[in-house]
Amino acid sequence: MPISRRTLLKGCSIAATAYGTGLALPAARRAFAGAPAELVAHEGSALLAAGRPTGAVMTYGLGGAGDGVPPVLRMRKGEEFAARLVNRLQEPTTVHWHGLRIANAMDGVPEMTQPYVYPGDSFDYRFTPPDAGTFWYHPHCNTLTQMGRGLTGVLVVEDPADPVFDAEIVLNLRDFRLGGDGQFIAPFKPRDAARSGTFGTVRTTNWQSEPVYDAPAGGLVRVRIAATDVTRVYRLGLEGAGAMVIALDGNPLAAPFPLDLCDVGPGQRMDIVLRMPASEGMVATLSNVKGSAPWTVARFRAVGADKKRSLRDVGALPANPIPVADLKAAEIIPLEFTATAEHGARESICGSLGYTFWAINRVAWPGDTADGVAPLAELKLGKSYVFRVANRTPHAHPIHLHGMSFHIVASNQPRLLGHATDTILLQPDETADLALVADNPGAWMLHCHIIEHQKTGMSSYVTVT
Ligand SMILES: [Cu+2]
Repeated sequence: MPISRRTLLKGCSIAATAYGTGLALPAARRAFAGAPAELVAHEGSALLAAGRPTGAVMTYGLGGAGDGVPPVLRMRKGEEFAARLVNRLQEPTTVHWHGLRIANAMDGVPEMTQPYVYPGDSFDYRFTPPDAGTFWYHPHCNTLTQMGRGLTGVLVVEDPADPVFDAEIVLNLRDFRLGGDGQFIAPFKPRDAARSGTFGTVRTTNWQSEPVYDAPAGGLVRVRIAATDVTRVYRLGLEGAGAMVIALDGNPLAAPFPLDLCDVGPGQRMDIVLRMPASEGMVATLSNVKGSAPWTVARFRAVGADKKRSLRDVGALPANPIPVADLKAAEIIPLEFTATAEHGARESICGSLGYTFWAINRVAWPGDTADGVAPLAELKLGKSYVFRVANRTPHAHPIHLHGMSFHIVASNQPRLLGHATDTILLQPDETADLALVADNPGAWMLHCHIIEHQKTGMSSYVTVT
């Protein structure tokens, strides 16, 4: 499928006009479990590739074991959520709640915000998510192995004011690096880590190959997509149905636009509303078209009588209360992302890949903790800042900030501006301005979410006091 740059820009880089004025439907009220969840990190086996089960898979179980894809954790905006991480792995771990603007002590970065959770130990997380949307959770320790083996789960923050759709489907997109025998192989190749990252060999959606989901014919379906892979940038397109993008990285778009080959990098999310085909049995196909040959991510099969819904009924979701920076008063902080020839990898409890290929402002992160490294910036609580990020490499980098969301307010390349996010997929040679209010005290990591890049230098932190 030939894709012109023009086609790409039409869908994802420039917002189209708004559609409709919102669904005239009652607000969602789902039953909600108030009891603290017990999130058990453990090893098991799972059927990931055709043939035989893969051993040494890592996953989370709720309450007990469970060897499948980590559960979708549902919580509610403005309501306290509590979970006890129980570590039944053979190594230390933690949980980071990607995209949630919560207290620093709950952020899950070992040594920086909390102690390591050693095998057999547990840690209680308790926080109140301020924003509704699609987020995700994963460890922040020995991440290439722990995430690579399965520890990436989707997190949904509901808002009682969310419109109700005819169905909701969550897609957790990721690869596994398996050999021909279905077992894990080396998680990376140094040569690839110094480039765009090492890709998996088995592509999955919710740990399945090309799953098919049933949804009401002619209905509107909210599909929450999370790219939780350690390396892959997806470019998503849909055949057989129309769809609107309603949120990016958890945050609603003021003006939803038609899905048309949108890039979603590691750590990023995209919420779409698709209008199912009208006739029972008809199928819409979501594909990844990045790379040489398109492949199927998921299929949606129409069931039942035609609900006769229209994408024109899809309006903007309620906005999240992200503070808006005062650009006139904002201090500009330059952040340069570069390749480096320095070799100073340091051993750490959370594992080292043994190489240093990348740097931020010419400093390479030495290990998993901030030991001996000065923060990139010391921000004053309540002040506005613009991070002027510059990608001086020929590779895309999904740059993620913990604890605070930012608005992308300028770029030297065509892209959607003005929306809030926690992760920007910084393109080769791109310079962009990320505006934020430093409203959350603590030490917050800022790193590339291609995990090999993160773990070979492209990682650092800022402080807010
Ligand atoms: Cu990177």
